[in-house]
Amino acid sequence: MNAPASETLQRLAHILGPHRLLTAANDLQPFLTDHRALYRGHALAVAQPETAAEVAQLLAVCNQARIGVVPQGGNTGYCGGATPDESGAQLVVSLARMKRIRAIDALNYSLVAEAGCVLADVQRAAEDADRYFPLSLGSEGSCQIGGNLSTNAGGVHVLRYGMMRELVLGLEVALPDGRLLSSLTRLRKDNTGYDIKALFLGAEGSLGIITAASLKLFPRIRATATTFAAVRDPRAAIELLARLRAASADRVSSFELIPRLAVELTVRHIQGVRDPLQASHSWYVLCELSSSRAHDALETMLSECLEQALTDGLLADAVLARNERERAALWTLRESIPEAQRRDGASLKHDISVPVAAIAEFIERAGNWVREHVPDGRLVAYGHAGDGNLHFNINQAPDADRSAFLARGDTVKRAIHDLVRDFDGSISAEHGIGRLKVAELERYAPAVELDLMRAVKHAFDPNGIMNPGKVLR
Ligand code: FAD
Ligand code: 2HG
Ligand code: ZN
Repeated sequence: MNAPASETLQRLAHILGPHRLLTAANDLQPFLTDHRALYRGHALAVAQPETAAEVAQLLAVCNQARIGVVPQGGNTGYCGGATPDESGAQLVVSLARMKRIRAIDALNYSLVAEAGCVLADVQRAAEDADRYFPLSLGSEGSCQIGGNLSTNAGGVHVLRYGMMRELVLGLEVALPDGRLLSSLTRLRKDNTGYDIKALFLGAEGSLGIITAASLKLFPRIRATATTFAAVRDPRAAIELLARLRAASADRVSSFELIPRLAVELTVRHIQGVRDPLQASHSWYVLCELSSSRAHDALETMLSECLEQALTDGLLADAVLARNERERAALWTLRESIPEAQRRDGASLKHDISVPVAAIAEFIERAGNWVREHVPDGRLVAYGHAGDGNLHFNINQAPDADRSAFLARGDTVKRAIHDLVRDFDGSISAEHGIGRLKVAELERYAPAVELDLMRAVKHAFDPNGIMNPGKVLR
């Protein structure tokens, strides 16, 4: 190690004490690979701060020494944003020790959580106060609020409550120059100039380190009605969604599209998952209505709407969850699709969005392209159809050669993303850019937007120490 690096380590250790700056190779290992194992990096050290002041001091030292800093939350991100590069010169800052819920204000429908709080713990804290925090993802048992904010996470309730960006009232952020931006406001209305906090939401650690957030809460959910329905096709699914929203006074909180192959993969690879319907069908939706009123007639609304849809030929069959156990089983099927896909072999993933009304046409056109050009792949296009967001994934066919299949990745990505552009869609609906999609952002973002992004980056982080190589080159 060169002299300046060892001197910097000493200064960092001085801030954290001897035990919260990890430098031994074995201790670093868990922090060096991303969840999907796309990247494997090295690091100078891993810092484990416990307070916002410590985070700010760490950044000040790194800024002076021009050390790249990689914030890491639950490390469940899909784009390699939390993984250091291969240089071994970057500092990983793990937020895992900052996991205090600082305050809950039930009357104000808000809480303040530190960045390292696990999402499921925040949901539980809200529930304990008779409130509801709606962000919900398959990774909620390990992803952290700071990661959710920094990726502007989506998940299965966006249709009703919006993405993470819409759930934030205020932020506390350590800036690269060592200052602390302390804006944990609980206000619903505040029009005092630029919305600075908005810039950190979805910035993937490229502008500063979020240390805490003031979050919106909602009335606790007391009634749900959940169906797993076989739809005629994706077009029928979107028609059903439109009807359900109107018929239920907009109480639809989830609307997930699931193809047959995803059901087969979960039944095959995930213990305890069963096909909820007798016969097999090409397309399904998992749809949930929810309400804070215990006796809202959600099931009646849902059944009436489903019956009419059956009569009109939009549906072939449907089952309603009769209790919490059956509801949980339906959700397990949905949430374990990524894991089932992983166990089945390699997959090419595309986290895309198009206008909700264009989903069916997109699946048709992109699906035809895949059938024609990827003979060794099988399409598993599923996800948050209610938000126009599809995980347009292609799995390696059972007898396909893994490396030959993966070698097609760039060609497939280009074709799918070009089509997304033709639909005025997005090449990253909810997973972010990280390291994985830097070139994609450059290719598809309008030039003016890229210029402004670079200007923002330079204004916040003139020395380029924050998560170098992520989001922007
Ligand atoms: P990390 O992976 O640790 O980091 C993500 C990015 O944020 C990195 O760039 C990192 O540097 C930065 N970062 C982390 N913490 C901070 C901080 N405090 N300050 C500044 N920057 C920070 N995502 C969805 O949107 N919707 C889904 O439905 C969904 N489902 C998933 C299901 C599974 C099974 C898995 C494994 C992942 C899923 N994800 C989903 C992706 C992932 O869980 C989310 O992106 C999540 O928000 C990442 O949180 P994290 O704490 O793991 O962040
Ligand atoms: C989901 O919705 C996640 O389950 C993961 O966003 C998507 O694995 C994927 O492609
Ligand atoms: Zn998703």
